[in-house]
Amino acid sequence: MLSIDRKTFKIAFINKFVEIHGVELKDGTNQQKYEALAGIVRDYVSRTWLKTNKRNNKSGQKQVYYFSMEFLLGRLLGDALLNLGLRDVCKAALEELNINLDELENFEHDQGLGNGGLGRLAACFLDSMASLNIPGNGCGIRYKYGFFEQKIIDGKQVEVSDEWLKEGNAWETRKANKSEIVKFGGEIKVDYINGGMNFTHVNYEPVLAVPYDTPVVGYENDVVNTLRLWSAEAVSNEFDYSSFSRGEFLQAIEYKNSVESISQVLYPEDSFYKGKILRLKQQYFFVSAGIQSILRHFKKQDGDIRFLDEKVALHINDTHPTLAIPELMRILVDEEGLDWDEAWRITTNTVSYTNHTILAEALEKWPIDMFKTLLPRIYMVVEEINKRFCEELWNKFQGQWQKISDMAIISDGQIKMAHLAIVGSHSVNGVAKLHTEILKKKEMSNFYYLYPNKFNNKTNGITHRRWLLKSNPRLTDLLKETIGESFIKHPTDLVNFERFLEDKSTLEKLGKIKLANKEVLTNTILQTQGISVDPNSIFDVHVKRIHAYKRQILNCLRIMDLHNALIDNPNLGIEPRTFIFAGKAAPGYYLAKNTIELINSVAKLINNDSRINDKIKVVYLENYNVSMAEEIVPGTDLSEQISTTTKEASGTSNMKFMMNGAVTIATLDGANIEIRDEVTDDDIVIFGLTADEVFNYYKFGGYNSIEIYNNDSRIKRVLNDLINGKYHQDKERFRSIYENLITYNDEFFVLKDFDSYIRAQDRVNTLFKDPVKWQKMCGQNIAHSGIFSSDRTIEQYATGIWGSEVIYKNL
Ligand code: 26Q
Repeated sequence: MLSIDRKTFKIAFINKFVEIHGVELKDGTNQQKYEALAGIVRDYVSRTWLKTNKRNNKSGQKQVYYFSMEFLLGRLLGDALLNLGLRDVCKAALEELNINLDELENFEHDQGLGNGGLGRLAACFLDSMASLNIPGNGCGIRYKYGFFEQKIIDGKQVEVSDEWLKEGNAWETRKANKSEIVKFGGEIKVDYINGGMNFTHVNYEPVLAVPYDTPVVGYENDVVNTLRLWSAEAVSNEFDYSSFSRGEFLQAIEYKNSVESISQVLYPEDSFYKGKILRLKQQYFFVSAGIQSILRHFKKQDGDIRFLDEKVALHINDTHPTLAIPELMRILVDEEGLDWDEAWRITTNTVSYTNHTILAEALEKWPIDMFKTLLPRIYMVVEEINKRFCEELWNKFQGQWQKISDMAIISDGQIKMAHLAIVGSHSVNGVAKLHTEILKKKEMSNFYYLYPNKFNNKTNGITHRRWLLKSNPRLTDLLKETIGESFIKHPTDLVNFERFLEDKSTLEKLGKIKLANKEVLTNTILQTQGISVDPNSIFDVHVKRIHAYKRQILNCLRIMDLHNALIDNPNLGIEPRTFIFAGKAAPGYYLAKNTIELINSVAKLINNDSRINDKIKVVYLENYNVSMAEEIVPGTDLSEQISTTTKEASGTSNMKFMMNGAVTIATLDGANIEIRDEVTDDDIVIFGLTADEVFNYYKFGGYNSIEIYNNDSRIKRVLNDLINGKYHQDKERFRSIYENLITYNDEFFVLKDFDSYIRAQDRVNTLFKDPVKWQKMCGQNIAHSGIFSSDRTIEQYATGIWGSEVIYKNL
């Protein structure tokens, strides 16, 4: 922890301002003030960063490298100030200069290099690794454009590119001297030397991978870890003209453009695999650069490559970085001269893999031709891995051709990345208990049978530092007042809050805090959407990526139904509610975009319907991102976690809401089950099909959505309203949603769960009417949320998978 007093901070800030802007503070813009502030915080961080690196090099502790295509960091200033223990000093120093810290923080652009849950998980993990003093590094891509910005125009999503680097990035350092070359295309020349084979890659296209390092500050522990993101650049002109291009100017420009496109943009699909060559290039690009640089560093520290697995753990976040396996093999065999078996032992002991989805459409499979042309040597390595694996299968399952072909890494003209990831790593984990069970018993049962010891569960978590301490200071203060500060380092100590829930005054305070947070959100809604909502109404919140399996449609249909009920009976005994939605749809996902439009049409109709006396309002917040989540989560009463059971691997926003004292309405899916186990059925509202019921329908059929439509007048009415012009003058506008539910038999059981959902919402209504009871529920959720800190998750990864030492003590 840094001890810097207010005066020193103030002087440092003023000096920094003049130093970087060359004007006086009083003449500066807020943007400039933000930059100066970030600048001094960076300076403070740098010293500790250097110390951490030195310490790591000396101690020889095992290093973890977390490979991920996505890191959804959000803003870093507030996080750094909190973790350095400088927030109060900084706030006070700036106040003396008439500067409001909270306002300045808004000038930082969100670092949005991720789609959703998987990318945010990676960011929470970095924070926990640093805070637990685990030498853990992130490795990814420095996309020039992050996840697109969403505008809602005429109720529809419009995508705008995310120019997050436009004003510069105070946190990164370009390390040109640590660049690596990544080779694409070309051919492999094989020479036979002394009875062995020698592989030379010729005529390849070289790409320069330049690392940009971002510090990851641990919580008050003098640790700063590193997130290394790679940017693709053309190799220098000399190289270009002499050994690669034919010296033609236009070709050189073409080469430059094609190279730079590699780290140009993050793919905005989060659950749909398309075999795009650029995506494959991105994957190999950062994996190859990352592994080369790890090995270079390892050898520089006098590491013996034969013991790599004792000193290095490589973790792959979903299958996206699976090429780490053949890339490490290639280097160990071709460049380090190890024999195959030894290289394989080292590789499998080093690599571990997390699966995040069972959606079949998200599984990565690359066409052989594309793969082979782009990565000829890597393809040979994968072929060899496949050949040996199939031999193993043959010995075990003789004659069972179907099984062998189902499990092979290469089959049907494709390379199956999940199979490669399982075969090439020592650990395969799911992200919640149910998800892991589904992997073992269903999706990957063949592999589980073969390698039972590889499979394990690591239920996700969230960093309570960002998602409680930073985003909800009011609640944090109440917790400190009541249970003391131990929960900050030991989040399961939150359970001590339970004792205070019998105390009326604590419950009242809890209510007031929630109201204050809802007022902030109310203000944002007014400012950004021009909609005025009542902070005393139930804030019923459904924010996440828009996807059929997440069932925003189910929520929307019941709002339409509630509106009908209110029109039929204006005296209906419901608590006023504000329905809040936010989230982005993949640009090519028609149904999801249509869903956004429907919600906005429903909002328009309801918000302007004077007959219902403002009892319900519907809001769609534009451009959902990490910073917006930090504002929404603390101001939520009811958290909607209503995915089709079995489809949401874990979910992590469910944990954020819980920790901030929202009540959850949920299906028994993903980590919702574990939340229920913590709070018991008393303090969560559960509805819908169970996993077994869903699997039964899949196996035996028997679900008929039309039947439900015909037998439930409420459903009939809302579905008919989709296509009779009630919500849009163009009657056909929401046809696809209707067809999905009726003609295509409602793949996600929306109609099946409708009645049970409505009844669950009625229970919520009754519970909310009794403020004491409601506040107690909220308090119970807070008290039992500690287990969902990513510190717990990371400790389990560290001890159960990576074999890293966990040293808690403050250094
Ligand atoms: C794959 C191939 C081509 C292009 C894109 C992709 C791609 C990109 C991102 C596939 C999947 C993702 C992201 C998936 C994701 O975020 N999954 C979520 O992971 C969370 C963290 O474990 C879970 O909590 C969620 O349940 C899960 O949906």
